[in-house]
Amino acid sequence: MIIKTSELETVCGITSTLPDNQYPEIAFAGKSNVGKSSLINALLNRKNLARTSSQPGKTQTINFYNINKEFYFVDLPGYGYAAVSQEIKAKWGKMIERYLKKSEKLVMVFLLIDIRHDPSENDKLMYDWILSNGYEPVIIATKLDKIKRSEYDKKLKAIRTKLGGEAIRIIPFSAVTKKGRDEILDLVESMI
Ligand SMILES: Nc1nc2c(ncn2[C@@H]2O[C@H](COP(=O)(O)OP(=O)(O)OP(=O)(O)O)[C@@H](O)[C@H]2O)c(=O)[nH]1
Ligand SMILES: [Mg+2]
Repeated sequence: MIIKTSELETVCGITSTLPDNQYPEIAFAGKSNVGKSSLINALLNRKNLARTSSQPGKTQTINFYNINKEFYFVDLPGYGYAAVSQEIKAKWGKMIERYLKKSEKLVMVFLLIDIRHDPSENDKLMYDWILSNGYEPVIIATKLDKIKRSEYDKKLKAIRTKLGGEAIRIIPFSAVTKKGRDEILDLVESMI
């Protein structure tokens, strides 16, 4: 796939109305700091279109990136960010859930999991939400450059075991080396 244009088109906060988009949407969900915004930048070959930060909780809105005037990437707020109140966490959760339920153009949800860590209870919950809303979750195992080659299989197995199944599709990815980028873009292309 050739990325010709990419721009941030809509930003939705807790009280915003979701946009009534005309093109298919591909969403990225995952824990805060897992690398959602970095992945979007890597896919688009942009350094800082989606803002990233080493501080968790950078993306606090649902951001819609218009790509090639053909489809959208949707950057969801990260969950599990410890430094916000329960009340705000609950509101973000509701916002994400509302989006998954209500969007008419959503065709696919990628769930990002840091390859170094076993999936959390929240990851499992997110996985089940994606499934129960009728989407086939595809896992992107991020920060692949941070582990040794010899650890890959063990880490991927741990993700499968926790989320419940051998059949789960997992794409290992690194925003540093760009490994996995083509596989993700091919899958996106097949979905839009
Ligand atoms: N080494 C390495 N670092 C990464 C990778 N992806 C992301 N990071 C780093 O991880 C941190 C968090 O990345 P973000 O892309 O901002 O994460 P996010 O999931 O968008 O975080 P929130 O917006 O807080 O939900 C940043 O310091 C990134 O540079 C990767 O593949 N490899
Ligand atoms: Mg982010």
